[in-house]
Amino acid sequence: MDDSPAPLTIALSKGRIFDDTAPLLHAAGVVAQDDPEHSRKLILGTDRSHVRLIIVRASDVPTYVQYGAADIGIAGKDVLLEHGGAGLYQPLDLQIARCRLMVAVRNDFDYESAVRQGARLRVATKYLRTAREHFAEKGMHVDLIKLYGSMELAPLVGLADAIVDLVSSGNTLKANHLRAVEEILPISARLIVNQAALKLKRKTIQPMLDAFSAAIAGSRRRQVPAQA
Ligand code: PRT
Ligand code: MG
Repeated sequence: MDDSPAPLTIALSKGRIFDDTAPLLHAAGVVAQDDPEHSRKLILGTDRSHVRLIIVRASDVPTYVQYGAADIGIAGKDVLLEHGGAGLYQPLDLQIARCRLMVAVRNDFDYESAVRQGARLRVATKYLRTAREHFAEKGMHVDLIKLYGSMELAPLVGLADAIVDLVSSGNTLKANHLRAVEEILPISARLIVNQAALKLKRKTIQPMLDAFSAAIAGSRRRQVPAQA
């Protein structure tokens, strides 16, 4: 019987997801041979000959994994909610790339009165699906405007009354005279696995999931030291 590990493709985006994932990959014994910030390669080899990384747009990660072009991926909950999660197994909250999905408005816009009066608001976002659900749950009528980035600009130039966007430090809102008025949900990155790959390659994938879980548990223990 062939005991060599099955080839494994891991999809992730460069920037904060790659930066926060590198220590977890390292804990699983996987080190990329190139730095995606400095290399133009889209397929990166690793020191484990059966494991390769593919570098894709953050919002494309679930698509690569859904169709089996990657076995495993790392994607923000924000991206997964928009994608819908079809064909994906989501075994682990990696607790990295944390932020909050929020509704924000200009400092001088009275959101609370607008809501009370049942005003019909224009909301700009790249998170159409999540925003639609949020406002429907609140019983608010909104007109959603799809944007692909820099949502913070929309209320400043009269494109929208409000935005739905990710906030981490809050510095971007502050610099643009915006304020957060509602939290929709806390966000962190999740490990996603192609459902068929999990069955076919379990012997290769399971030890990686275990190493990731152990690394997350370890970093949580370091953040919350046990009481003496
Ligand atoms: O850049 P690209 O258009 O390719 O895609 P992307 O912007 O979705 O990717 P990337 O790499 O920027 O983000 C990947 C994932 O990181 C997201 O899907 C989130 O799950 C997570 N994440 C965590 C964040 C942030 N924190 C975050 N702060 N993604 C984006 N931001 C942006 C936010 O949109 C806002 O413009 O940072 C700005 C706010 O930051 P603060 O610190 O000023 O509040
Ligand atoms: Mg970005």
